[in-house]
Amino acid sequence: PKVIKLSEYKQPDYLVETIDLTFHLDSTKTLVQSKMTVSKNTTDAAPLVLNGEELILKSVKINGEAFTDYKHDEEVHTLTLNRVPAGSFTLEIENEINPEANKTLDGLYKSGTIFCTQNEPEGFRRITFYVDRPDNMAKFTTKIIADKKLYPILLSNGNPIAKGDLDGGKHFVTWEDPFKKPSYLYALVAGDLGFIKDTYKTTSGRNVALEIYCDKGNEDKCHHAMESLKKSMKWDEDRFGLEYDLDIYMIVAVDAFNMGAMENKGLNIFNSAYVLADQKSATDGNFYGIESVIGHEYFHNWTGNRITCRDWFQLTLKEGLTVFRDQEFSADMNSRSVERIQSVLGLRASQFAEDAGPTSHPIKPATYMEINNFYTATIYEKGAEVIRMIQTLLGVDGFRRGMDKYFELFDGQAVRTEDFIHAMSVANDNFDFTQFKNWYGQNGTPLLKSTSKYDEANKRLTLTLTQSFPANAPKDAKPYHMPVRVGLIGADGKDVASKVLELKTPTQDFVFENISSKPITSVNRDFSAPVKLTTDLSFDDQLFLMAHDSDSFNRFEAAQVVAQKLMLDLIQDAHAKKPLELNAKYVAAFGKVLADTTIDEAFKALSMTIPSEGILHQELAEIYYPETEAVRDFVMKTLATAHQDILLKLFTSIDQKGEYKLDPKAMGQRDLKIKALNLLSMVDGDKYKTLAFDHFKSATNMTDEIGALSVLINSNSSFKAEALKSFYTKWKSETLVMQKWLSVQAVASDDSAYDNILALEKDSIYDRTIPNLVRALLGQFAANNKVQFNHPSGRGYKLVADRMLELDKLNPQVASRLASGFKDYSRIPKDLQAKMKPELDRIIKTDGLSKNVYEIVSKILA
Ligand code: DPP
Ligand code: ZN
Repeated sequence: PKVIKLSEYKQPDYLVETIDLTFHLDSTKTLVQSKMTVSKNTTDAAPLVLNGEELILKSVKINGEAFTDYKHDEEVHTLTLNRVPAGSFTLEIENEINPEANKTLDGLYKSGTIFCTQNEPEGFRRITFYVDRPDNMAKFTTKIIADKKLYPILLSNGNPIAKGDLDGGKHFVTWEDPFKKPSYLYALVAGDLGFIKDTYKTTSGRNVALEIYCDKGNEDKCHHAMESLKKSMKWDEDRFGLEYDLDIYMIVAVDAFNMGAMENKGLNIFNSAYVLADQKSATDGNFYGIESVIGHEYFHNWTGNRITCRDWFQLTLKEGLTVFRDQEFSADMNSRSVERIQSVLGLRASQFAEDAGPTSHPIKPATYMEINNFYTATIYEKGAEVIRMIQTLLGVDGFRRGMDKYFELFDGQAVRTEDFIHAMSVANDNFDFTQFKNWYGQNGTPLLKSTSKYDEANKRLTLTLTQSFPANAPKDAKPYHMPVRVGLIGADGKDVASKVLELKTPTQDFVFENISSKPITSVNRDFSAPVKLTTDLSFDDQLFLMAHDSDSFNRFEAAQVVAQKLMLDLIQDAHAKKPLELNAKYVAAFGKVLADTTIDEAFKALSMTIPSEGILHQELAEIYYPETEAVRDFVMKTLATAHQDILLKLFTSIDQKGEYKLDPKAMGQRDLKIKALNLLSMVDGDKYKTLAFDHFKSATNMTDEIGALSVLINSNSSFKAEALKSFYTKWKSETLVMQKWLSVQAVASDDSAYDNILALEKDSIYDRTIPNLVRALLGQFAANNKVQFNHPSGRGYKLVADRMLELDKLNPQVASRLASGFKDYSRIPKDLQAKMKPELDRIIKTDGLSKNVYEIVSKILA
């Protein structure tokens, strides 16, 4: 497959100014009529090349006359029109598509009985022939014609301007979007949908109609999404002065969706997992995620839609910025410190792993084969960290001035990351971002080392920061400009200094004067730079930070650093078949956190986090899967056994009998109970497993219900089978709940997982054309069931390779994501490599393989 390069970017030869679309909707034979005004955008003699995939071409007209001087190349997906008129002209095209047969879930397709679309990044070319790239921005109108009984609701972008009945039981609605937009933001929905409606009054006094659509019967599960939408609208006005710009904002929930959600102008289409929720069927994590994704897509209206990307290499321009915005929104709506800790845990689990592996790439990649492979943790989450660093360097007010300048300079345009940086700079006395831009073009997680020297005589502390690059960074990598937030803490636990340092050179000394006694250093507070930090702090210093740091992130982090170091040593012990022993000081410090009455439940629950297997694997030159799992189990069991009284007290003292609440306090309490229960279930004997089963049976909300079920599975309790069965009987008609049920079984690390997956695939609730179900079962197995995926027999590899190849024929985007588990290839023991390699070879040699899968697997094998 062809490699696309940023360095070869060229403006489009032709631009579309307006496009009027008419759809004659039909499940298998939809007729699409498009009428465009097109004009030339180059002085070169160039033909008009349109993108088009899986389209049946019916007719072409230019300026009203039949036009035949074209070539339709179905291999390379283009329609080339030769000798088109020199000036502006109208181009009319008719083509036919088959939405029901479209299982790629890209372009126009059917989710159940609903017609819907997904056009980012390159789906529109599956609807009609077009200059399908984001720097081609046009005004769209859409007339939808469909059977009135089957499809009473017909939606597209913008405002409805006409509707009426037609012969043969049909009707139509015409939509007009007054804003120019790229085709990836185009959307169409038709169906017999349920809905809820509300209104929002903007600060300037305009009324906006808010509508959320779903399958009939699910209306009552849309209220949290609606509240989240109103909060998002208010927050963007308050924090960034940004108001919504159309009279109507619609969200549609569908079950068959490749991504989480899509920010189509005025008509968001969402994976139903990010809309539907109620107390009984959704967890606190689901509620939190819905608020954040509703926010994310809403915030795209300005950062993404009003100002879009010039080309797909700029994806982080809209995604990094919008993730940063949704993280800030979540922080303001919930607990800022909990939000920050969770974001960083997520970044480390997925982005750090990606950035150290075969598909490592900078937030602004220079090349790609398949752009769908670049909707990654790096573009999104590391991209958001880079934006956060800009805010840390400029301050919150300076960042806001930069945002205002960005909209002043670029509203209505398709731009580059450099343009964003330019706006930030000119709004802040030409702040020099020259070196900062290295964050955009270099891959690999930077390493940061901190050491300090205290000069007693001169009351002076010198902090030395040294940055370096990981092994897979570019050979000519240049130092980063990184903001490092630092605190110095006195013996009484109080800060004696606190500052943001700007590290620019490989190594730099920072001097603090008038420090009366030797302080403990707290470096990279709030995770101010996305780096891997090592320090000269002793074990006791870390325990001190655990107890005293005023920065909640570093207070949390200290416990992680200590646990990680101990566990990595234990993994080597386990590999050498030595007996395992857990450091007593750590066991005692963990108990202190459990007993601490000054910290809230949410923070305490987070502090009980034991580094995950995935996090530990990142630090191993050769990955020992069973040993890592055994050590993690051993640590949890040791901590739980030592502290069972206090854990039980934590569990029983939180009374949840009252009214169900969704505030941070109540959510923190539920999380703490489940974390305590999970640890307790590791203790020998049946006492706590019975407690977990009781918690499961008496649950009145999904957080407790699935939380307890997961505990029963992880501890391989004798109640497991009964609990799984009763859960299934109760919930089998709700696909979102069944996805949770599949996931908890897919990650079960005992040997039965494999046979269980084969059986679950045959269950009537499973459907491989629905990405959520595939991800819940096979995706979870490949990515998060490290021990069973990497089973010595190689059967885990074979199963996932088989499914990847089967799915690749239906939906290449879903297939390529299943490859994640194979990314450890270069670091697994030789005997496992010998099992994995033939599977990777088999995949790459398959005829007709998608470029999605080819790109990922070829990088793994490289
Ligand atoms: N642009 C979408 C989002 O990030 C992904 N398709 O919200
Ligand atoms: Zn986004």
